[in-house]
Amino acid sequence: MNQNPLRTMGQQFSRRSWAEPWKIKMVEPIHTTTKEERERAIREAGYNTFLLRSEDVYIDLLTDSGTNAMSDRQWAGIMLGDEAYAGSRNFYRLEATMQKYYGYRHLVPTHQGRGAEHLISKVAIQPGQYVPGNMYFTTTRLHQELAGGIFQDVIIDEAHDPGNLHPFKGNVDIAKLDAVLKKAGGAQNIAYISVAGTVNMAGGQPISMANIRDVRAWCDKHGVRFFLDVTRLAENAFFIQEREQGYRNKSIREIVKEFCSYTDGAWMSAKKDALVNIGGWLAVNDDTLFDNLRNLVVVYEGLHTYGGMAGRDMEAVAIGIEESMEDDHMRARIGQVYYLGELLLNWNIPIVQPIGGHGIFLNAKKIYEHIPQNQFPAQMLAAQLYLDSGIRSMERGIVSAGRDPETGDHRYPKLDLVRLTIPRRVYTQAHMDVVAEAVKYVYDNRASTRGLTMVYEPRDLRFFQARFEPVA
Ligand code: PLI
Repeated sequence: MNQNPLRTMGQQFSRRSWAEPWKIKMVEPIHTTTKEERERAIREAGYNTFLLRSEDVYIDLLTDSGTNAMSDRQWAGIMLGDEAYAGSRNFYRLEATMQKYYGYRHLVPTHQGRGAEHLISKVAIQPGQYVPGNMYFTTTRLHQELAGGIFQDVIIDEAHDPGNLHPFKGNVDIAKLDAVLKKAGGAQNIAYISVAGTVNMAGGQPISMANIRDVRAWCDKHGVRFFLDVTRLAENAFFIQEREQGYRNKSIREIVKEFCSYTDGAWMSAKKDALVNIGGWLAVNDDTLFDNLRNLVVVYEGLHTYGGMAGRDMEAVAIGIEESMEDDHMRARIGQVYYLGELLLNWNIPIVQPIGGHGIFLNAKKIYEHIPQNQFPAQMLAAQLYLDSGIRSMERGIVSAGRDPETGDHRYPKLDLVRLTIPRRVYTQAHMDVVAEAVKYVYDNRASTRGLTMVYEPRDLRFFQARFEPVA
């Protein structure tokens, strides 16, 4: 049996049964497909789950981004959309909600997270400056690089080890920050510190409050700005509540507000925590920075009071932020992720531990030990899961990591994973049982599975559109 001490933390769920704090008012039919249909579909998709048609998918765990079920309050809010070009009432509501829950002074709306990443990177990075971050996220790093920044990973080593049970694998290693400062030859050559909570590519792993305070102190000492990706910060707050001394009796709301108070600004893809299908924003405290961002948002996104969102979208985001901060919502949300993870751990299937916030990450490198990393084991594992049962997952390994801009070689990440991402309020426990059994089947039949070759490779964010064929 697994000896993970953090698994016992999940037992606040298993001692007595818990249930979701909602009931279902509307349903969307989903369909199963035949094995022959799936074989054709995945071949036509070039063994890339991003290229499947959603109609050919049974249970869609590609992402938790924009795939959430909105509440009746959010749908009612949609009807309150003020679709004025300028000064929509929904913008002011969103601004007030962001200020209340995240605590920043100025709001810049964007169409989604990467719109915000684009603006902050363009405004706050000078070509040649370093941008330290706690592991990379695909779009975040790309925008930093497109702005001329040099990304530097400063996450603790434990984050790169899928079996390491550190409770806060998203933490920044301060010694690595010191090393970047030295390499940069001074703080003037560091654009800002870019931290995300939770850390998506590490398996949805959280950062501790103690660590964020340490990073703030480091930034104050050296005069470096500090920006935060709050896309899944409410989930990060759940782990702080669960694991960090002094926070057991604090609410998700209080923890999020304190966390943000140590940073100078933030961006959010509202498509995750905030329980909507589209939307995003950027928020900062500094007046001059805000002015620069407001100048740029009208060029790339839309007027500074809508930034690419419809009025109704902004209303739904505002309500979604409020709902995301409810403790019982978050307990059920992460409780469902724990439920799936526990099933797999009980069968000794290798997953990233501790179980993270938004999904279960299968350790493809371990499962397909016989497939070399340059034959894309995680890409093949995702394809096999689809072939078995129509479950769609996502590669988060060598394909996602892309190529090193200097050498042109593949980046070879230590983590080669398949992400089973759980949309919020969408699937039931029975769906999770079906998923677990499919993973077990594919795992039990791992020995006969071969790798893939890449036959088409896009230049940027190649994982979205790359195509593969099984090796001969
Ligand atoms: O997909 P966007 O453009 O709304 O947001 C980009 C983005 C920024 N930060 C983080 C931590 C993300 O996870 C993120 C998007 N994530 C996706 C699409 C995902 O499937 O995880």
